Amino acid sequence: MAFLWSKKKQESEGAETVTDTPEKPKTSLLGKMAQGLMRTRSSLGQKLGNLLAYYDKIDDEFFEELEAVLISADMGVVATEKIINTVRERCKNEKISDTARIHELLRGCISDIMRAEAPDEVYPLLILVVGVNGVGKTTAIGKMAYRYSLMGKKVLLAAGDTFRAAAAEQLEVWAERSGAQVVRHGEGADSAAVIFDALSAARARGVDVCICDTAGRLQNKKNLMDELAKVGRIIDRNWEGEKQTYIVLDATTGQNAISQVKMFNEATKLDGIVLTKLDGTAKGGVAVAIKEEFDLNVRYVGVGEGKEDLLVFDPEDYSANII
Ligand SMILES: Nc1nc2c(ncn2[C@@H]2O[C@H](COP(=O)(O)OP(=O)(O)OP(=O)(O)O)[C@@H](O)[C@H]2O)c(=O)[nH]1
Ligand SMILES: [Mg+2]
Repeated sequence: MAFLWSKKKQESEGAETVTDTPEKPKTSLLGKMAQGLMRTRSSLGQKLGNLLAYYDKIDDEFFEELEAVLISADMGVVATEKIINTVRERCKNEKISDTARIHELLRGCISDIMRAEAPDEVYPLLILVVGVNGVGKTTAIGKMAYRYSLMGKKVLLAAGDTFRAAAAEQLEVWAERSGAQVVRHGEGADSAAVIFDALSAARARGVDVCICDTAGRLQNKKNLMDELAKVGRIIDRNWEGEKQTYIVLDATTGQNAISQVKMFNEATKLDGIVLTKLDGTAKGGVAVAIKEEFDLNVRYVGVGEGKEDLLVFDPEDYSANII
């Protein structure tokens, strides 16, 4: 029910008019996270529920079934093995033999895997946002801009996606919505040149946070990676402040998110993940696999299309909602 409500809310937000002054978010973060992850819970939670309805006692067969359930939730073989081993060990040491405590044990393991020190944000801060097309990069940038504006930061957006016709316009709408400035060139311009100009503008105007959009698709993968490498070189040479590169992953893609991380990791050093569309997916467990395989933390989760639908990642909320 909460999921349906959250869908309705997004539809009405989609039709909102652009405002200059950001207002305070109204819904509690935990509430939004719960709404967003509701589908995730019903999928993994349902399978787990079925399993627990069948097994009262924890034994080898139960662990085999549990392993299959976790893998089917995109958690990956390595993370699943780690979770199973930890739960097995705790059951042995604490003499837990009935399945009633499995939820609590699993949540503990998942939070432990996903826990990360929140990075100390130093300003001026540059955030480079990468990811394949359609995952929600521009939307995430808009939401981050709104969040930083609410914190009283001066934000500038760089329209580095010069490939797609409407990309810069979309970013401009988000800039207006969040009270941010924008640097753009015409369509087909050199992405690295836009970023170069944005960095100069950010320095000259005393901007606190400069967020750079990038193309999700070019003629081919090599062009995309070459362009990203070039943008990376421009930033390295022209930005002395703090820099973070976030990959945006669409939670509905499941396992494919892993190959995306691999691909972008080769072109640029990734510092974190924005996991989007958790409001509309039965997946999201792939973040556990990625954390385990690449030691890459989720920084934000996207739970809708509105400017307030970005949450700072919380491992306890995440694990409590995923199971
Ligand atoms: N439900 C939901 N939709 C989202 C979320 N984030 C983005 N979207 C939608 O996903 C679609 C694609 O988002 P964009 O931000 O344009 O994606 P992009 O990665 O910038 O795409 P390209 O510029 O084409 O590479 C849009 O319709 C967004 O409104 C989210 O967290 N939840
Ligand atoms: Mg975009």
